[in-house]
Amino acid sequence: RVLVENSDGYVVITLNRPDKLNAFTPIQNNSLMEALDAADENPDCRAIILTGAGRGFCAGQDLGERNPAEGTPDLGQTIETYFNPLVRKLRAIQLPIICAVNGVAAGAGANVALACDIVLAAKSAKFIQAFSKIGLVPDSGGTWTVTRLIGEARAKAIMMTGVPVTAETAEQWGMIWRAVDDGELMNEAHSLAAGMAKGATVGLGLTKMLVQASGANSFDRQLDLERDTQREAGRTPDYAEGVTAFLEKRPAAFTGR
Ligand code: LHQ
Repeated sequence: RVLVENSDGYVVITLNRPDKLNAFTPIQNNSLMEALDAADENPDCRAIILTGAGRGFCAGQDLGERNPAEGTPDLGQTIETYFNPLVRKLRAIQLPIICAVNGVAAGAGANVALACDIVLAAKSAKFIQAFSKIGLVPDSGGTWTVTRLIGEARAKAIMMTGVPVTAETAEQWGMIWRAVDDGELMNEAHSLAAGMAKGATVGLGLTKMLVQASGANSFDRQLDLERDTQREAGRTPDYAEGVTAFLEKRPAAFTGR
């Protein structure tokens, strides 16, 4: 099961099967979904950190669970039941989700990490589109997310070769936000989350939705959506507080509403 720690205004969710590099089993999938729902429904939670216990972030689907030697498994069913709902939820939750990639992120583990909003990775971490090595295709949104992040040339190359991408290369390519020294990873993640948790939560959630919507929208449609969303943001108490604080030359005390 995943570990959940409540911090000041945010929640840290830790994948927790360290001896198997936190590979996903149905139990871990279900437990992660429950933890995300609980964070989303908790009015005191204004940001989420997702990380992994031990030396890996997540090695993807537990391959022991889907052994073709025990009969042809329906992988589509596994994806429909566990992985698609998970990455849909990561994008649907209107809170900043920070992924702190503490070690190797392979297969679905890489694409779950890259579905989060702000991805930090330890310099020793690697992202591996491992699927091609076992005859599969990238899933958990990777062909969509990763292609948008780094473009078709790099996406096809890393997906067809399975070559590990270091955290520093991932940062240079714009696949993640930042590669940080291993010892600094969790400090960085906590400081980002703490900042978000004191932010204008409604505005941050709406920003996430706008950026995500842009992929499917024309420029004109996106301008309309920004107008409507700004109208909504402009009605929040946090907007009133933000402007008042600016005019009074003091830090804003946002309440997340
Ligand atoms: C594992 C795993 C693992 C079980 C390490 N499972 N035990 C697929 C099917 C169905 C539907 C949904 O979606 C998917 C998507 C996928 O995610 S497919 C891709 C699955 N993942 C992979 O192919 C990666 C497999 N793992 C690796 O290539 C390596 O373990 C990496 C490169 C991640 C790490 O290598 P090392 O640092 O050398 O560690 P290791 O290989 O020694 O692993 C440590 C332990 O973790 C080891 O167990 P053991 O009992 O021998 O100590 C591994 O067997 C276990 N482990 N990944 N996916």
